[in-house]
Amino acid sequence: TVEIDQSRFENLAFDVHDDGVWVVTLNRPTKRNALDLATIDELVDFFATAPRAGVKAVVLAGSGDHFCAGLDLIEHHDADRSPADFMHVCLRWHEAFNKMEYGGVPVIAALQGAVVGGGLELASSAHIRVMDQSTYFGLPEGQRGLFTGGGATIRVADLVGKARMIDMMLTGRVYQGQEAVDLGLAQYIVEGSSMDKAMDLARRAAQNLPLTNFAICSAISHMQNMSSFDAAYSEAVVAGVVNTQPAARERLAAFADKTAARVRPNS
Ligand code: 1HE
Repeated sequence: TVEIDQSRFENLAFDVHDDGVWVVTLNRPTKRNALDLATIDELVDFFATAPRAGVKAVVLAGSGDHFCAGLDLIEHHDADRSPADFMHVCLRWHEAFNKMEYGGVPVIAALQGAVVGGGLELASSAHIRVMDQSTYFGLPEGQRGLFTGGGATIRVADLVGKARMIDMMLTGRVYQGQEAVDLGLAQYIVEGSSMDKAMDLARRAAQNLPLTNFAICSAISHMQNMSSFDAAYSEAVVAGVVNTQPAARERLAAFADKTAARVRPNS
């Protein structure tokens, strides 16, 4: 395993729990957690290392009233980037978000307030999204004279469908409340704090075997990119490794001797 040297980070704050759950907080509340290049670099750094550092689950949060305002528009404006410069910025975003989605460590986003533009691209790279009553989703790029560059054409289209994504970008349509859950933008909406719910979910996920979570939080995404034929083959190979792991034997024995919990309907 490798160590995560927390002193390297300025824009992310960490709260590490004994059960291997890491709360990772975007920490630029005065900028509504807008994603400047330094923050993206820190996300790459953290998510590249987390799978080998014994991190069992991540709760990704934003400090202040808003989860994330997307691309740092002021930095972008001041930098006056060339097309090639901005292409490389976007490639760096993809590196960060792909490491999240494909890294094999469950990432649960605890959302509040604005989850917009690149903020929605970031949230859509998490495996589970929890919203509270203040949370809202939008893709304001269209109104800003911009286009998405952090994977929305892939992940947001995947969550809500192409037609809804195009409407969001053309008209600035915002989704919030139960409707956002019904469309698939989040899996949970809570009355109270999205952080509390996200922590519950992360703690629950952290009890699974790490190799099982690796398969859930990496293989499923990879398989979506394959033909059904190759995905079925890959599923068999992954199941061959995961379902015969020595650590699973204990859990199977507990089922066999009837000490393991049974699956029951919600009460
Ligand atoms: C920012 C940013 C930002 C706020 N970049 N600085 N994203 C957007 O188009 C969203 C732009 N932001 C907003 O619509 C609003 O700021 C919020 C709804 C997120 C929050 O509203 P509010 O009233 O709480 O804050 P505010 O007064 O608008 O902003 C407070 C400060 O945060 C202010 O800085 P200050 O130094 O004047 O105090 C803002 O400038 C700053 N701030 N949002 C930089 N985004 C890879 S391509 C991805 C494409 C995109 O993501 S496009 C961006 C879409």
